Amino acid sequence: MPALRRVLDGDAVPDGLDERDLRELHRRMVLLRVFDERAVVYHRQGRIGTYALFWNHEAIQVGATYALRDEDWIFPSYRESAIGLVRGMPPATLLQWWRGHPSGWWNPLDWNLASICVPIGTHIPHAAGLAWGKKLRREAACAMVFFGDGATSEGAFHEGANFAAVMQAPLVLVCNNNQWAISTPLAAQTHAETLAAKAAGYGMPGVRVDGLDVLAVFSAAREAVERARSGLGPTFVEAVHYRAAPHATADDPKLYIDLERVEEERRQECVGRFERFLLRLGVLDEDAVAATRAEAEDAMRAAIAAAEAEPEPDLELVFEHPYADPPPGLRDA
Ligand SMILES: Cc1ncc(C[n+]2csc(CCOP(=O)(O)OP(=O)(O)O)c2C)c(N)n1
Ligand SMILES: [Mg+2]
Repeated sequence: MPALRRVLDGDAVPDGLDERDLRELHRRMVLLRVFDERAVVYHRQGRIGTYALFWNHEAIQVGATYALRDEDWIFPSYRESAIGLVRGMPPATLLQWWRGHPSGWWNPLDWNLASICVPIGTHIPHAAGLAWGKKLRREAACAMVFFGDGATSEGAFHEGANFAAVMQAPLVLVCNNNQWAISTPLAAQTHAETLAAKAAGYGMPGVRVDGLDVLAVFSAAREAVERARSGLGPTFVEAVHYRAAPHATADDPKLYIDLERVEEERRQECVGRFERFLLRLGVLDEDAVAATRAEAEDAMRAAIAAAEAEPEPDLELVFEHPYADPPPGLRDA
């Protein structure tokens, strides 16, 4: 099995990243981490419904998107629900999405960020189509789509990956291989040795990286984005880790997961791992780490206050968007 790409075990930083970039990567990871932690508490208080945790997926989300420019498109799954934070989207918007409040919907064109996709894999053909459109219009932008290991068993994944490769569309496929699809383990999902191996069948490169190593994810994503921009078509990036948090707040993984493996994974969780690297390099000190965390916590406190200050939505909205002409039975009800 090919080795996973790693950067954080050494002292070298990928070319082109300066100290400001490293601090910004760290700031974004902390922002996502604090959002996730606060969202779980918020859920426990009964203030949002079921919530899909992304604890320890921050290195994948921040590392991959750092390779993008603002004109590039991001297609998130529910696991990347708060990825808009990396583009400066207000955290209140994302909390409102989880509260089912209309102020949690955004116009994708405002952020080049597609809607959060809950059906598994259905956004992969959308991302492939958008990327192909960029190519047809001779625009330099590319698309990056996030999905899980389980999504690779869906027809939509196959169709999107194949279409992107045939059209040589500028698409980066980022597979968050956390080795579980709720309670279905990877071994029950595929007989392939790796998920990246599937890329060969579509005629695109497949790269495997350590999903807890933000700089390894970034360096693989940057190569993929450069290929996409140069007209060389899509790349499949498999970011490998082991899910260390429940699938969602409605899940009890103790019933099926390898708890020792979870403990091992938590010991090398990605935010602390990057912090230790930055402290070792002298890019951050303990005070700077604490200040970054405090800033993220303040932003979340303000976001919760802003979300809850929104007026109750108009119930008519439920009918406004699904139907051009509501069926008569519904209109009467
Ligand atoms: C089309 C479809 N089928 C089933 C589900 C129910 N479902 C929700 S999450 C999930 C597991 C997906 O696992 P994976 O793709 O590995 O992503 P992860 O949750 O691990 O990030 C399933 C089957 C769904 N949302 N959509
Ligand atoms: Mg998974």
